[in-house]
Amino acid sequence: MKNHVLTAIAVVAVLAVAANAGTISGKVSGVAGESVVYVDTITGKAFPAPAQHPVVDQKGLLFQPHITVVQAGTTVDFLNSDSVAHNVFWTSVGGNKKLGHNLGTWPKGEKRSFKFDTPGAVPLLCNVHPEMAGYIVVSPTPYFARTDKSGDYRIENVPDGSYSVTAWHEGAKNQSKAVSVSGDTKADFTLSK
Ligand SMILES: [Cu+2]
Repeated sequence: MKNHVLTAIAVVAVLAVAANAGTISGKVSGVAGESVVYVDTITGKAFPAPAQHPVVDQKGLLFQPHITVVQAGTTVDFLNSDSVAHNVFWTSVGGNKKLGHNLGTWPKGEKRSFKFDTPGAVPLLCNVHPEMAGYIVVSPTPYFARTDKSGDYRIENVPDGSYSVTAWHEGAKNQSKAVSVSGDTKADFTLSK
């Protein structure tokens, strides 16, 4: 008898979890290579910034990784692993030119950090090497994912609800769409330049 009650409670608990936590998955097409998909700002919801600092290295005259996705409020550590001096600057955040910034130029082995509070894409450049380019994509929520090279993505643990979801790709226009998440939910995007 007692076991039956416990089993019933366990089943209800499992169903409750399944009903509240969903995923958003789909494909970003129209562009080649990696894209980023994230859930936009949710009115009335604040998310504590992660304490961990992702690292963007400058190595082999490249920003590595080429694309880094962080939640708003995250501090990124910029390293230089090359034997030449590198610079890091950006001219805008999310297209807002008032948020351009220059972190300066520094030699091998040193690092500088910056806290990204404003959502949007940050195009990273180095004024020593004009061919260098990288991106920080700042997501307003912890619900974000990078696609694989074929454009497939999956955002886990998204609470059921209605959201605006945005897809970003280097050099393409952002696309946002309304997505109602209920369990496993699909959202596809087609981007263009
Ligand atoms: Cu450089």
